[in-house]
Amino acid sequence: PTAARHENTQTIRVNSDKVSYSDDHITSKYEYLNTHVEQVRHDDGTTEYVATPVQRQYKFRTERKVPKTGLMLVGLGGNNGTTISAIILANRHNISFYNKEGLQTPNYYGSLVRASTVRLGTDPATGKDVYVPFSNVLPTVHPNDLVLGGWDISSMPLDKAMARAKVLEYDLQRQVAPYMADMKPLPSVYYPDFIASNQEERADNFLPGNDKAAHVEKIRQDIRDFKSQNGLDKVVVVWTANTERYSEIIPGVNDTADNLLKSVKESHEEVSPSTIFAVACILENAPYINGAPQNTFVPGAIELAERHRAFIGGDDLKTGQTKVKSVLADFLVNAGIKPIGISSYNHLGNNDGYNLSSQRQFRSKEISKSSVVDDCCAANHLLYRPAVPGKKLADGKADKGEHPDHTIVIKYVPSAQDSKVAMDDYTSELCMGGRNRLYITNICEDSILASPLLIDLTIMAELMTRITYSLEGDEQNTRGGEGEWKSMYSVLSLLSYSLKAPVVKPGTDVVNSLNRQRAAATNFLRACIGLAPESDLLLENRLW
Ligand code: NAI
Ligand code: DG6
Repeated sequence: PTAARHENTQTIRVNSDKVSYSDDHITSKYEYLNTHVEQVRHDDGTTEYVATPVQRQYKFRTERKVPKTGLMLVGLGGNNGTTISAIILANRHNISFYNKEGLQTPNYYGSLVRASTVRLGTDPATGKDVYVPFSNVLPTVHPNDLVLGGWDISSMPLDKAMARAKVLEYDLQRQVAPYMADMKPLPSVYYPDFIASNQEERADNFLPGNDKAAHVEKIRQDIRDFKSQNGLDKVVVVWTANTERYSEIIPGVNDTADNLLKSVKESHEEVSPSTIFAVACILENAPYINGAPQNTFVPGAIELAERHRAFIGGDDLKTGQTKVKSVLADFLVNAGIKPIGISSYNHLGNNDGYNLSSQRQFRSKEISKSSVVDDCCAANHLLYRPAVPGKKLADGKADKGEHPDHTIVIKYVPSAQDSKVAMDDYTSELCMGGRNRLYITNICEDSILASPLLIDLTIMAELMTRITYSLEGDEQNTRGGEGEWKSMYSVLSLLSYSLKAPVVKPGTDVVNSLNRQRAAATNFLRACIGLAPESDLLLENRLW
């Protein structure tokens, strides 16, 4: 492609003996500081928290060569799939178009990686902060260079599927359509029980039979073919297909890697299409991200990823309402204001809404949209009574501690099309019995808001495959035969910023706060170039 692009010419070189640059790698030495806390309960009923600073010496090594990367979308023919394809093609071919506001030039607004900046430091001459593009802190794939492909149970070529989606401006569709006419989704895995029965209307492009092992093999072959046909170094796969119902977690079926593989072999009914893709991607070592809410990553899938040192991430794209919630609830609770009721209402008229009008698929979305305030409420025991371990409530359910009422409503209203309407009521308790009510309304093209996240997840997942680390004094350093350098842990929780219900390393806590998620990502990038985390201490400005 000869397209002009918003080329960014700012590069970063770190001037420190903690960082070295070779042709192949950026290697940093990083002192990780943390605090371990022990709770000592005294006989007089008081608790003492004993905080001990701890430090670890890491080295991080990042491959500098940006690989030729393919993005394969499951659900390529849907609203997100066609919208992101058109956005990338418009940027690549520098297609401008008219809407009622006038001439629009292509951009990647809404992408954390391509349209946001990171504070690098302070210019000592002026005392001013210096910001650099997020995408330039480490070498990252440019989305214009992503080779696009994927699967859909609907065979419609992408130009027509884009028109079906009714998301983008006509003048843009008109110009980008010729580039999309030849893009046809590969036949996918379709087990009707997992998505709404109303989706049957569009299902004309799926693998025959019910041999799940054969389906895994076919998806693996598709990934290999796509790689070789396009001369790719890497392929990232993202599920942006319909929301599935939850899979039941059944001992002996999907609870361990071996049981999951056995269940695939036996074509067990509880193995969902999204988990078939997970297994195929793990075995092909292609990073796989779940952009929908269902529990694709059953325990057996996580164990399989760990076993193969493959990369996975999920669940569900965090776009509008939930992104705001992961800021607003965090703000209220951290301000000492007590949310007691959060009611989130949505109506939308796109195919996602049509699928979610079915109860079991709605339930998956309800779970992912609801979990986002749990950790911030649990973190403030001054506002919310903590759970008492082992205590049962009157209804026989385990005590989960005090938390706000949290209600999610989603209604399918066809005339709304892709312009989802989201309305939220946050009712909080102030001191002395006061009440604080906040109302938030968000209306926008849901798929234009969501699509840039597919790019962010792809770019970040690919980057994580090029970063390895070593820990000083780690006796298990050679575990897995990797020698000094180990790959990142399989579940990429650093992608959480873009995900509603982040999957994390089993046994570790989920962080939902958007600010903390962003800080984790940017501070990790800084660590890879040997810079201290952003602390906002700004002592220069506060001390004599
Ligand atoms: P959509 O319904 O327009 O697209 C989904 C596509 O997946 C359809 O073309 C459908 O034919 C296809 N599909 C269904 N089952 C499949 C399978 N087994 N294999 C391959 N293709 C399959 O939905 P949209 O709006 O693109 O959203 C996609 C997913 O992303 C949904 O699960 C949605 O809940 C989730 N999501 C969407 C957001 C948005 O704002 N658009 C935000 C957050 C999550
Ligand atoms: C109804 O809420 C449809 C959903 O697919 C959402 O549009 C999507 O999950 C985005 O939700 P949120 O809360 O991140 O804006």
